[in-house]
Amino acid sequence: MATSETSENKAKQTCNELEIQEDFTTDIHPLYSRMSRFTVREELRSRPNRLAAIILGLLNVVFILVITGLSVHIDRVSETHNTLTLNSSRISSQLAHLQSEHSSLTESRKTLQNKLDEDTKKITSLQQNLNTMTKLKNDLSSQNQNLQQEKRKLQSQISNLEDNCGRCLPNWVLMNNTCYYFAVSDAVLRKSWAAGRQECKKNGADLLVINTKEEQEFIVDTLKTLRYNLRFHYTNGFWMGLKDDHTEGTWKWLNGTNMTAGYWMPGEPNDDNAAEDCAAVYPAAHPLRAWNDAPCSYPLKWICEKEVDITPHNPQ
Ligand code: MAN
Ligand code: CA
Repeated sequence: MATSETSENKAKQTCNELEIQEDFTTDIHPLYSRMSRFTVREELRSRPNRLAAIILGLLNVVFILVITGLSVHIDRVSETHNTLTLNSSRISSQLAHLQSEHSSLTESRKTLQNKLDEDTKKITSLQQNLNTMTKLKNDLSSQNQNLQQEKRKLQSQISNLEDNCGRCLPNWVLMNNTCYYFAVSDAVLRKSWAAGRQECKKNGADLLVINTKEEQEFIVDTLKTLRYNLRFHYTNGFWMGLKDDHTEGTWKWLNGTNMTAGYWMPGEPNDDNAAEDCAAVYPAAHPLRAWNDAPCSYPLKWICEKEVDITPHNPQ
């Protein structure tokens, strides 16, 4: 207790000393004296505050710097953003334009494709028509050739008939001052070689004797022209004045001459059954392969020939 009283007294003493010191100042000016007291007290208390103020100030500066930096960065980003927005809008505009062009081109492509398809169809159709026409043309050309050939033969026939007028018997054909008779009519029955020869002789003629290749062609062509163009059968033959009845294999004409050029069919004469001694001519496809030997007794048609009459024949 005594100790605490002592400490208290010491404190009071210190305080009193301070107050005494203050009292010295009171002699100068009371206001000043109070201010000094305040300042002393503030100085004693503001050291940590100053530090804080400095830190705050520094922080403030840093803050301002950061803000300034951010502001600059934001400006730049904003500028970039604006540029990008502008570019984006340009690109969008270009994209829209390109899309429009693309759809326009797609439409054009469709139209062209349709046109191409149509044209291809037309070309195919025209090609088919062309093929048909070409075939038709070839057929017509072939027919024309046949008709021309027919016409030449008919003209030859007409010429023969005209020239024949009064020079050969009716229904006889004139060729190189020789009159020929072809027993093609259905009304005329087939006869043996000898009977056929008799029919010729009745008209002052004899069976056909072929002297030249041209005469052979004329005979076969005339047979065909007279519509006697039949497929080969031995019965479709016409007796000629040619036989090998004296010596087998030696063919002689009625005028006694030996046959030199023969116009036999392939495989003929074959003297079938060793019984074929008379020769007949057929309306064969090949005029120079048109003869066959057959039995003289077989009934066939025949062909007569005789020189042109010196005096014209005038039928009444
Ligand atoms: C067949 C062939 C001919 C022959 C006749 C008649 O057509 O053998 O060679 O002339 O028959 O017999
Ligand atoms: Ca024969």
